[in-house]
Amino acid sequence: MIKLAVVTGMILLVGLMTGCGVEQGDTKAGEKGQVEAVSSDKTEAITPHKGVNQEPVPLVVERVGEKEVNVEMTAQITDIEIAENHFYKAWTFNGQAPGPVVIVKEGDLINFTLKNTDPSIPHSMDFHAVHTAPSKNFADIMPDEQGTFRYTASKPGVFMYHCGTKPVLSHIANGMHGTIIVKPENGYPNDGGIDREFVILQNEWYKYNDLEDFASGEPSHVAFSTKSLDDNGRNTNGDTFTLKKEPLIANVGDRIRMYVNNVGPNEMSSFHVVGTIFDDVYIDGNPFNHMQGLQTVLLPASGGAIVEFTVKEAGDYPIVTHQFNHAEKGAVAILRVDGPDDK
Ligand SMILES: [Cu+2]
Repeated sequence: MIKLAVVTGMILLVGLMTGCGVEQGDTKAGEKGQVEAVSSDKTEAITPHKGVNQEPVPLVVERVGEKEVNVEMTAQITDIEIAENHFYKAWTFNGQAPGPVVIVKEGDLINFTLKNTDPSIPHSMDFHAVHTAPSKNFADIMPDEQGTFRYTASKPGVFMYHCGTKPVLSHIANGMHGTIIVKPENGYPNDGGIDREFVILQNEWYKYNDLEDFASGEPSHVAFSTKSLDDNGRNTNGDTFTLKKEPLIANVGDRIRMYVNNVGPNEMSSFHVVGTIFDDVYIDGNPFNHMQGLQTVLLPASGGAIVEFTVKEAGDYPIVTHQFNHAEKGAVAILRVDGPDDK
């Protein structure tokens, strides 16, 4: 059975690389809410993904010791609305793209289990937050199997995670990316003064499952999403509209911290919040990398940061990448600040 899965996976991988397949994966909602093909000039979804739209599975993070945590994630195929009425049959972690944010503490031993419920191809997990041999601990998990890996999160920060299965670009660009935050053992310098925290992720979308377009094309959409830092917050997908229609909310006088991460796969982000200055910035989220008074933070593909600032007047503050070709393609969110202006 395992051998069969391996062989099937390899055949399908070859298929992916050569662009074979029979189903459209880049779709729009029809009049009756059904999903139908948009056009015929885009690379097609692979056959085994036809009709597959798996319900999101919750992330599992369970602390089992003072310095040990179990993390369980699921590789799955789930439709993501990347622009209004424009659905993408994404390859995902836990049915979200980007995937849910994982939070651990500096020094934690992570017992990481990946369940692969994709019916057809292998997936894997590459955490940027650890030192380990990729060939050993970022190994492929075959369809309908699971594997457990162990490594220590020895550096604090805001790190990208992504699927590392070949072709890596296809797995990331199809949606298998996200953020792991490793909280510093002794916290951040301003922990006591923060009123609100948000996660903001940037990612790109391209023609559906088209490795050539991933490699040589321009993104069709550039998206922002927010992720919950606890069990009660919002988890939005990387899309062009949700954080405009339903802004992030704060009050006048709030000291705000944003954990930001550009999960790419290809483009840089010039992260900027219109109408404010980042008082304190920690590049890649490491307290050692402290900078002050920045207007824009450059995030390379995979790069992260923590930005902190105070909102002094009521109103709407656009969150953008200052590469405005990408803002035009969707990468704008709104921070709505309520309350009197006199604080
Ligand atoms: Cu994958």
